[in-house]
Amino acid sequence: MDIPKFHPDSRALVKQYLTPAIYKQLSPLETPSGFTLKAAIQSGLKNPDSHIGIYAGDALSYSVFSRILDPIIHAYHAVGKTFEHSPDLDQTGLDQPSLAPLDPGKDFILSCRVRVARNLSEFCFPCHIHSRDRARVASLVFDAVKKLPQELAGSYLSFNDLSPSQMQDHLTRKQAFPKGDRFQDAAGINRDFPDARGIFASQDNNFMIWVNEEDHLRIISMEASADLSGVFNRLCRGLGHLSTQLEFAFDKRYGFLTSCPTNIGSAMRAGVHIRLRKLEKNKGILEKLTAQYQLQIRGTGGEKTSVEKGIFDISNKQRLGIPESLIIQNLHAGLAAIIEAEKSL
Ligand code: CIR
Repeated sequence: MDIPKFHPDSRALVKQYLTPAIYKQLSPLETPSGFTLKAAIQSGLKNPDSHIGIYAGDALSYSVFSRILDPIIHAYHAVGKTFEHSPDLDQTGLDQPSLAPLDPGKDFILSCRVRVARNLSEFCFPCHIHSRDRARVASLVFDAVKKLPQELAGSYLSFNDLSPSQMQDHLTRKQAFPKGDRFQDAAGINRDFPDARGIFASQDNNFMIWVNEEDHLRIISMEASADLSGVFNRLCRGLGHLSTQLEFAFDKRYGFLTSCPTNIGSAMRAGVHIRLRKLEKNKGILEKLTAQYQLQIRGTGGEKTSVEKGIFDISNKQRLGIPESLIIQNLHAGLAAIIEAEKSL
């Protein structure tokens, strides 16, 4: 039984850890919903530049295929062999009043955004979901958002209701999300797009839920300010309400279960868009600080985009085995140090 051939240049974690012995053991297996190793690694096989190269098709993929997923999780999340995840989210958010203002002069931080990924425990994940269940997910979210409190209340836009030109218009105004990238495409996540996809947005657009993108739900709190704790606390309030309506896939070891194993644990990315004109020319200092505070630099267009006009997207790298409030506090401390460095140059 030969391991499928990854591209010779591929440095994907799945290629590094999929030994002949693990392949032999896992290739005949399937989860009760019928998800296989072959399906899980399609993205890595088809994309030689994958960093990870594997997706989970359902919650049980994490146990059935643990012999390949665990080493990848250890390597990516830098956790020991006996990791676990205890979330500390509740409706109040950070229990201290708030974090010190990061950028009172409004000189650097353009916006803050905190998102979590969630999947409904009852259904397969997007790369393996049946179209009927995808529609069911959308309908459950549609019902749940009707019960949000006034502060978060808003409207649900189903992409099914948009003509191609309306969809394009919404994409331009960032009121819709596009079809996933080629990594998601190879995994099967884009099937039937834009069917059963949609976005819930609060009236002020500060609280949103993307439905049936890479995960069933991407719950997002954001605003054009430097108020990181305010943004996080709003996310906690929204999530608290949604958790009373929806049952999320969760495991004591892996935390919240997501399509991509890089997102498990808190499944949270908290970040800012920040203008750093001086550090842009002194990237070594910026990289040292981001490494010290376990932060990640991305382009402002998201995953695998480049930095433009000195505006960086800086967010947490750690997601697994760290409580959510600590992620926010570490990000806050890292940003304070980065702003100090920028000022001193
Ligand atoms: C890869 O293997 O490079 C892609 N599947 C992306 C991995 C990063 N995870 C993500 O965007 N959720």
